[in-house]
Amino acid sequence: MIRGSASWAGSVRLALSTLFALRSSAYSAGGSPALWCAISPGSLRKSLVTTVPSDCAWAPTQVSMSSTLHIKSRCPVYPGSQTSRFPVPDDRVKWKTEWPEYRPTVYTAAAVLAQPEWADPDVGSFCPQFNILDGSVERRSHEGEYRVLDGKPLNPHGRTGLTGRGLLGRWGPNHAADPIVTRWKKDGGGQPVVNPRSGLPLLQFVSIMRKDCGEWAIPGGMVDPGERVSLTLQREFSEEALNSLAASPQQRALLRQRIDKLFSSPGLQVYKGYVDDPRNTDNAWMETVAVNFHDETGDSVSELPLQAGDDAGQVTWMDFDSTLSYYASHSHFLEMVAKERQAHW
Ligand code: RP5
Repeated sequence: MIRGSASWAGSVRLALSTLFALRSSAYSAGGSPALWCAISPGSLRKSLVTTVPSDCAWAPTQVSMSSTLHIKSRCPVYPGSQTSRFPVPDDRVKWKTEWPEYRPTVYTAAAVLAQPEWADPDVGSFCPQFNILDGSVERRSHEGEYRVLDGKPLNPHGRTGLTGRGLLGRWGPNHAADPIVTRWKKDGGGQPVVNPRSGLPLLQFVSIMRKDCGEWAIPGGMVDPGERVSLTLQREFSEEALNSLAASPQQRALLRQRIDKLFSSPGLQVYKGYVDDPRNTDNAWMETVAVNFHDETGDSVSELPLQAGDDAGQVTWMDFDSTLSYYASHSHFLEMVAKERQAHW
């Protein structure tokens, strides 16, 4: 899972919210198992979801706005370290706001500086080609062209209080993919469970607990150089939720047969763009493509033997729950799935 883009080439439908987000417009090293920057879901939701003006007739009532302020990207202590970020108040996040007193902390994790194959060298010792496909490394952003200042790319969502790459391997965008595998929740008699308040059915998704921070998350991961996003989605799901890396060749072939069907079904792309990830810095940030694969009848994915693997400590079918705090922007992706599938949120 820890590995940085390529284009999504699977069979896919775009959620309306994704279309709107597009219109408006890593690799990483692991950290210590302390809780990173847990932020209340309420505050995150407020920041990520904005009401759409009424002239967008085809858009849902609430969508992700790619220009919204990042929150987790400004968490006071950088993940997996004792490094404090320079505090950035909301009104100083945008680069266009002049702030001569801004003195961001300089930090790149030792594991990144050691230059594993998934990490770039330091700027100055190589010549990255930003905003283009640089050899096999995707340095284009899903959000359009980003600025480069003194040879370093600038975070398109503004200041984070920290320069360098932190735990992220790539200067600029670090591309990931998030497979959101869902089914309807059923009661003991096999009937769909409906939320009494909203009257809407409840969805469940395959969720992992991340080993690095202990937060529940979608089993996403980095897109390998040259890799198609469709393959990343399937690979990450297999490694983290089915522990395919530890399976024997025979078991792996069996798992493959079973998930091939799921991942060859048309996925619903619910998000593409910047992720409000606590590892983000002024010069390196996470982006993702989040795709929903849904088991409508409950007899395909639901049968899969879940087993945590790679960077996942636990794996389970988890109810969609807007009161829980999920990793990075994952709560927002789940909300988009719930809206598209008319499920309770
Ligand atoms: C998040 O980090 C993405 O949404 C994705 O789930 C994850 C990828 O990073 P690793 O899990 O590989 O560390 O920003």
